[in-house]
Amino acid sequence: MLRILVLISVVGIAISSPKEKVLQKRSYDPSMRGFWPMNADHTIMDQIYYTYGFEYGVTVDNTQHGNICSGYRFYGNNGSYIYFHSDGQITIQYSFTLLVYAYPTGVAGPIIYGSGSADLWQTAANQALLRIRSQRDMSAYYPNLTTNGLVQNEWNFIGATYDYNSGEEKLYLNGAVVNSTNIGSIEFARVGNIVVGAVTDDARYYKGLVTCMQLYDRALSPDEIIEAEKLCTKCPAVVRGDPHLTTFDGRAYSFQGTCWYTLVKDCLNTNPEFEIRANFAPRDDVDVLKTRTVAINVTVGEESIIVDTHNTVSGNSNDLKFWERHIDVSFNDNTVMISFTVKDTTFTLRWKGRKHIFTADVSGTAYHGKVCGLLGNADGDSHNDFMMSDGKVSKDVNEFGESWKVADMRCE
Ligand SMILES: [Ca+2]
Repeated sequence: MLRILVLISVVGIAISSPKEKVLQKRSYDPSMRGFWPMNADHTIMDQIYYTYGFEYGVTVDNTQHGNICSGYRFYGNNGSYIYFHSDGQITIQYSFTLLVYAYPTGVAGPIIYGSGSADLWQTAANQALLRIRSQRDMSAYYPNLTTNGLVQNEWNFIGATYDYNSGEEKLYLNGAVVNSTNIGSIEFARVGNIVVGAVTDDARYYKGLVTCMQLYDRALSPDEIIEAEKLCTKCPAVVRGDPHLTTFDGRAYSFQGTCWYTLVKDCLNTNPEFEIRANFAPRDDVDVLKTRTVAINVTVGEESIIVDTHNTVSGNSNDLKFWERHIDVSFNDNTVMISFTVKDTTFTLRWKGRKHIFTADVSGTAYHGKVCGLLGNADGDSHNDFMMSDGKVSKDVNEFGESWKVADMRCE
């Protein structure tokens, strides 16, 4: 059974997009021993060692709650869990930090069970518990740390740190220390394998969502934990039904313009190196003016493509030699994936033509706050996202939207 699962996951990577994995590779804190985003984009692959967990009776939940875009749903029974096997890479002997987002809908169960060292549990509707054990000395019991600040049906960012040198053990909730104690210097044999959701020797099974699990081999400081909290909270910009658009910085608004508009443009250079445009057309199935996206145009340098509602790609890419091309296009199910890289920044676009849904992700620093258009400037602040094409920030959504109309493009 195990062997079949391994094969399936390997095939899964190959189909979905091997290139994307490479593009999204980035460096993390060197003390990070495991980072499992556990979301729709990265599924249950560790971003440090690129190994997969084994999932049983769980599903990806794509509903955005707050600033978390997706997570894994556990159903509160003994067949609903994820097992992360360690070949030693997630072994912790001394200090550690364990972080996770939990969205409990039930009342109790293991959120993270690290065999032989540290566990994070939900022990009551509003209670989270940290338990530390040492495999080196199974007879030693250490006091559990609890908090009653857990909130059901909301994301809670739970953290546990242990510092071997100071002996300090701390429980964090949403970036703040909520409980701590000193247990002296103890040595773990290993954190070893990790199980999320259900363990064999306990009848309590976690019910709810989990995402963004992180393991470090040192005790992070409170400031570092607040930074780590942001690792999984960036949602892609979206253009879809209602609300019509959500910017890179998370500002959602409705705008019913028709014809071609600039979604994202290089505003670092006077002659933009890239531009992404959308063609909005009125829906004919409703009486009021409601528009939807019927085509996407991506231009990078001299290269330009248009993708329509049938996911058909046209443009001048084929006229170019492959080494002259900047735009990479691939297909996965009903989605066209388009990516291009300028300086250190990679744009990853997904277009579902039939569903009129477009998403855009940006990674890199060169264009931080240096893009412009209907999807904002991507500087992390949603308040300045209504910057018009003349550089002024508008309070009026229509004034802002119309400023990004493309003057010289014809539409149907
Ligand atoms: Ca902004």
